[in-house]
Amino acid sequence: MLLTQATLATMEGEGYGLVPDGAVAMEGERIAWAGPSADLPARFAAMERREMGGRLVTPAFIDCHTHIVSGGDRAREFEMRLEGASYEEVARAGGGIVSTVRATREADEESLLAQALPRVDALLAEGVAVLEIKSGYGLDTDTELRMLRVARRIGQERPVRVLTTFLGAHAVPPEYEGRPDAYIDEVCIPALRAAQAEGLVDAVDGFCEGIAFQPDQIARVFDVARELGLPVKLHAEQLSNLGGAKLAARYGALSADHIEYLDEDGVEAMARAGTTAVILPGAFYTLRETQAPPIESLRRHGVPMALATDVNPGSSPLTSLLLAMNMGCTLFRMTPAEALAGVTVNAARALGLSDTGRIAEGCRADLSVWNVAQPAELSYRIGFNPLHARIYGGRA
Ligand code: DI6
Ligand code: FE
Repeated sequence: MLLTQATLATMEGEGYGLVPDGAVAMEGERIAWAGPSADLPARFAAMERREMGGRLVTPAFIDCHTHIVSGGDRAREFEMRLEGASYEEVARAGGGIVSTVRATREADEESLLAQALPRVDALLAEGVAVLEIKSGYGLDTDTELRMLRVARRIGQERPVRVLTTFLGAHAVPPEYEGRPDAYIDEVCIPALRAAQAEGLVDAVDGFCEGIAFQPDQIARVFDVARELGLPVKLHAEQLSNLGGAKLAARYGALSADHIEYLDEDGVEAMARAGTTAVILPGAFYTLRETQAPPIESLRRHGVPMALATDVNPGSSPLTSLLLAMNMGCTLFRMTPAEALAGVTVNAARALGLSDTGRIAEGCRADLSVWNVAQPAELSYRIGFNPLHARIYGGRA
C-alpha cells in the first residue's frame, strides 16, 4: 500500500518531524519508505495508491500504562464520595482498591475478558496499536496469572499488540494487612516466578508509596526481575517522594510513572539511566491533585516524556489518549508536540520498543489517518475523535 498527499508527522528528529506533502510505502507489516512525495523512489510508484487529501498521518498511538483488566467498577464509590461520604465510610462500605481486588478474584477469565474489551475498543477507536496491560488486582498467584492470561488474549481477540506487566507489588491484600514483607516474599515473588514460567511477563512494575510498598521491598522484587532477565518500571512519586524514581534508575528502569513529587535529583538520575518519564494526567485529574509533575525540569534534562491513560477503576477511569494529550497540555503545560511524542515515539521507548511509534523505514506500519490538517488539533480539542482510518500492520 502507498499513501500519498499526506501531511506526515513522522516523529523523527525534533518536534513533529513534519513532511507537508508526504508519502508512505508499506510492504507487508513494515514501512518500506517514507518522505516527501517528490522524492518517492520509482520502485514504489506502481503500488496501490491511497490519496490522503492533505490529511494528517501519524504513527498509531501507544498506551504504555494501563490497568485495563479488572473486575467490577467503582462508580458507586465515586457517587458516595460526591454525596459527602468520607474515605473511611467508603472503605467500610467495601469500596477502594480492595473492592476491585475482590471483584477481580471472583471473576473468571471469560468475565475479565468481557469486561476489558469495551475499554480496549474505546482505545482502538482512537487508533491505538500497542497496549501495555498490568496485573495487580489479584494479589494472589492464581488471580495475578489469570489477569495476565486475559491480557494476552486481548492481543489475540483484537488487532493490537499487547505487552504485559507483572504488578504483584501494587497493594497489600487484606489477608496480609500490616505484613507487607511477608506478602512480597510469600506471594509476590513466587507469583512473578510462576507467571514468568508461563511466558506471561514482558516487564515488572511496583507501586512505591506510603500506602503501598517501601523502596527496599520494591528492590527485592526488582532483584528477581533482574535474575529473570525482565525489564522493570515503577509507579513512583505519585503522592509523596520516597525516592522511587532513583531506585528505578538504579535498576536501569524503562520508565518511572506518575512522578508528580519527583525532585531534581530524581530527574537527573532518570536522565543518566535513560529512564522515560510516563505522565498520567488522568489520575492527577481524578484525584484532584495539585502538585504537577516537573515537566520543565524533565525537558531541561532531556528525559523523554510519555503520556498514558493509566486506565483503572479507581484513580483513572479514562479510556482516551486524545483526552490524556489535552490534559497533558492544559494541566501540565506540555506542548502539543510533546503530547504527540508522548503517545508515539516516547511511549514506545517506555516499553523498550524501537520499531514502532515513528514513521520511518523498517518500523511497523501502524499508522493513523486523521481528519485534521495540523497536529496541534489532536491535543487542542476536547472530547472529539477525528480518526479517519486506522492502518495496522500495513492493512487498512
Ligand atoms: N496508582 C494509582 O493511582 C492506582 N494504582 C496505582 O498504582 C490506584 C488503583 C486503584 O485505586 O484501583
Ligand atoms: Fe498505574
